[in-house]
Amino acid sequence: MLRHSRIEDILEIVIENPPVNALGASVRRALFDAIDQAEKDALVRVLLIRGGGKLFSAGADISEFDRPEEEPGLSTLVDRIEDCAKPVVAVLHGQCLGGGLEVAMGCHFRIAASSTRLALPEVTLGLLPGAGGTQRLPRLVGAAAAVNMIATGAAITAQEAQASGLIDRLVDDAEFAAAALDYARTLVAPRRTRDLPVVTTADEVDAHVAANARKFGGLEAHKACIEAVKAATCQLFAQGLALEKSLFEKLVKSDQARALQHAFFAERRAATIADLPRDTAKRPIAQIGVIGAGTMGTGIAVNFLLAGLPVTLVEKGASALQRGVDTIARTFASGVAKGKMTADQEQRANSLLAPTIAFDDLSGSDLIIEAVFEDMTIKKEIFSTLDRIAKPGAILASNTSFLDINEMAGVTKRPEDVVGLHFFSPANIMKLVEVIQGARTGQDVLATCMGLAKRIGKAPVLSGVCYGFIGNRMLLPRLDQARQLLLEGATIAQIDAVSTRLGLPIGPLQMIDLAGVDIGWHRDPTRIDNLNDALCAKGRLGQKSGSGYYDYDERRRPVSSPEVDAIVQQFRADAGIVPRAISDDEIMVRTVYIMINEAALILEEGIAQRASDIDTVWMLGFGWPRWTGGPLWWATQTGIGSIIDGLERHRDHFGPFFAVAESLKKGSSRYQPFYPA
Ligand code: 3H9
Repeated sequence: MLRHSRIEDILEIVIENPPVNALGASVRRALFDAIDQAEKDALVRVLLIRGGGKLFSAGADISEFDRPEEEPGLSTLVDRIEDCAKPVVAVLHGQCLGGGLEVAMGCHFRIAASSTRLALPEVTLGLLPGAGGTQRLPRLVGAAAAVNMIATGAAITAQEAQASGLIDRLVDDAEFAAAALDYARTLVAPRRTRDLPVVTTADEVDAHVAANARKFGGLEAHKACIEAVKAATCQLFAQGLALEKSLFEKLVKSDQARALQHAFFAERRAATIADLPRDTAKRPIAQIGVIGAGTMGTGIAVNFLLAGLPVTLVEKGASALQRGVDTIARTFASGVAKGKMTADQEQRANSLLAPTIAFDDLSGSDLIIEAVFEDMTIKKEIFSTLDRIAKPGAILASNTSFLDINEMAGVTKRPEDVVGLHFFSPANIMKLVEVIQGARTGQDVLATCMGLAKRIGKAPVLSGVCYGFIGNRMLLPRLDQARQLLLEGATIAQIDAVSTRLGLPIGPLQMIDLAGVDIGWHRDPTRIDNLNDALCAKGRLGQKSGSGYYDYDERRRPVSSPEVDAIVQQFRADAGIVPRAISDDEIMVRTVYIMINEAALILEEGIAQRASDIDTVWMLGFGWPRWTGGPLWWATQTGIGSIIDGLERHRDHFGPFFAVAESLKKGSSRYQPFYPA
């Protein structure tokens, strides 16, 4: 847990709790005892606290929050460090997060390696810093800067930390341990953060929050963070600490915090494959091939180029290829303009791109991803070409959103090399990648793809083969029901509002507009089989054409459309539908509960490994609100019994083959299949 060594009269205490030096109960006890002993030890004059491995500390052990805190609590430990009669120096490198930063602020001095990143990300877990962070940070950097860090959870660089007064010294990465010793030699007496004054007033904090309202979210934790920082401006340190403690205790038991912590672990669990041995060898990936220079292909290529991997980009014709190259260059240029990358990085990323119209140029690629039109005939042609030209051992991937990977693998003599890599649009921004396991996909291919996805900053989730995989399969009944509800009498705004009230960024009809009303359209404006056809016939293809189920203003805000109302009324009349008043409750069942049923089927069929993977797909791929933990966490909290009741009540709308999933029905109506209490 801890490693100690004494150099002259300086005691260095190193936290050794891999992988992230979380400050669990045994680490806290050991640190507490180490301070006690060092204080008594006449040979020790100064103490250094440092993290072993690649970081200082990721903070409190999040997995302990669902149990009563064991003594010494983190707050007690930080107070003990600050009380120490001898100077204590925090020596920071890598990441210094949450409770880790609170420990550092309890130390009397802070020195950091120049690549260190510091943050108080508790708010992202539905909490506030509960070990004095809300009271000490305002004393070091001022309350306005403190509220910025605490209520957004955003990280700052070591340079920013030094400029703000959070750290005292900044040193080169290579020298930080030696520099810390030199620094320690100069220190004489403790300097306690709690004794510093807070110069900002509560009114100034309020003004800052009001002026930056868009940065701060509206969850319970955001409000508590702001309240606690304000207390630091007008209350004594001990009073502020007491308020922080009571707010933390309330938050830690809240539904939002439990859901957000579930989301944290769900994302990380999703990146692992249950029955894959940890030591499964990965294939070396040094060269990427991407087929198709459209929206998806270019977005996919950008990810690899940014990660420093060369990409061969293939298109059929020179002009389409050039459009793709331009799109990629524009993406990087906009990254530079927004300060997200440097001109050097832009130049390097562009130089790693090799555009070509010659398929054979893919022969050197270790991973080839096709991102062409969703047409099985074309995809099969591509896979049989790849089978001929790709080098032995190359991974052959499809970015299909719906189609059968096994059928594509079937045209090759190497089905074990074939896998799905389903990126979400815009592919350079969305974190989610569904890794689709075909019937014969090799284990090493899966291991490689999961690892590679993480390498390019994505969150991979494994899915089996079915129409739409995890995410889109759940989306289809939702969209279908939304259109039905509209025909039966609900309004567009009413249907979408049920989802946005739940916290989803957009409702199902806005989602159709975003994806394109013309997906799957036969392109014959005289043939009107459904509402989408009627909209497409009027040129309402979705956001891209400026109108779909909604009109869109110059800032892409949806506005209701009299033209669509007329189309819907005409459609109802033609189909002999007499519109009726539809309750929000019915919309909820038919557009949200129906997804829960589909998810249960996905689990029963073994398409998803675990319920939390489904939550991850919807949180990262479709904007499901993290503070409700994903659809299945939310369903479990809502009560599976009421989900079943709702589905049974409206079952007539779900078609002749509808059945409530067996796994939902199992046991009593209170049965909670996803997350047993
Ligand atoms: C806090 O400090 C509260 C206090 O204010 C008050 C208390 C009273 N605890 O992310 P990775 C696990 S709240 C337990 O894949 P990376 C993680 O689950 C805390 N476990 O690595 C994973 O496990 P596994 C505020 C943790 O290199 C493994 O470590 N701090 C914790 O991509 C590797 O994680 C935060 O919110 C933890 N604190 O990223 C920071 N952190 O291998 C949360 C990680 O079994 N952590 N694990 O799947 C992070 O942001 C990232 O983990 C970090 C490393 C950037 C550190």
